[in-house]
Amino acid sequence: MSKRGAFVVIEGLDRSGKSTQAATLIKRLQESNVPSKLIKFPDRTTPIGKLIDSYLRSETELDDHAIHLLFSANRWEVASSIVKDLENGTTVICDRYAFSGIAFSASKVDPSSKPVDTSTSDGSSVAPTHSTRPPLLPYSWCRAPDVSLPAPDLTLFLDILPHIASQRAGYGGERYENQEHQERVRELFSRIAEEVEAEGVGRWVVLDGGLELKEVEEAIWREVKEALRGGDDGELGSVKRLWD
Ligand code: FDM
Ligand code: MG
Repeated sequence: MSKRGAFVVIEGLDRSGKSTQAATLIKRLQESNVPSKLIKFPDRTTPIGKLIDSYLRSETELDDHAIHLLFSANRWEVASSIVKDLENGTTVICDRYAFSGIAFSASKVDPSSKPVDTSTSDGSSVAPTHSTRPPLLPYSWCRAPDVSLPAPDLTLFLDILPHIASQRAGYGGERYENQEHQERVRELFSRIAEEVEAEGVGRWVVLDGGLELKEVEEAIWREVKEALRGGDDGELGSVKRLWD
């Protein structure tokens, strides 16, 4: 059997540079004659993806549970083709994956809910914010629909502070692109990173997305070359599943 391809996911907040870096990475892989393919979630081209697109543009309202399941279904639509590609020796670069699914949904709050506790030690109270309201969807519920999807060998998390991201071009056009929500998304990504490490679901590497493009590109390239070698034992082994 030929050596299988590596499954590399790029994650981060909106405007962290994921899509730019994914495009550069695929170009470099192809120049190095590594069979590779770029995919992205949400894939807005499928029938499910079109519903997601319309929701993100705020043209459609959907129940929060329903949209979460659609995002997951949008991954299940191509799960078997990802495994097939990897087994045929193609390296798959994936712009967002199940980790975005958990982080963006589990960070939602009901704006009309009662804040958790906004009283201060002197008895006065502060205005409730996104982070003082209880979550709308339980974390474990958000994680469940993606169980058994192919697990990445490497996840590159492009870390950026929400207020820096918000100054980048193109920010603010879609649902979720506001600083309060993104602060909470960033906290959830740290929780996910801990679980990925604890459960050995591939490697999770945090890269500083605030650096110059070229520096981020080089850091990504170093990590991907290592992943292609198969890590410490030089063996990628069979494709693992989230979260087992
Ligand atoms: N997003 C993305 C989710 O809420 N759940 C998911 O499962 C995925 C893959 O969709 F705000 C959110 C993240 C982002 C939005 O993503 C659209 P792009 O990368 O900007 O198209
Ligand atoms: Mg976006």
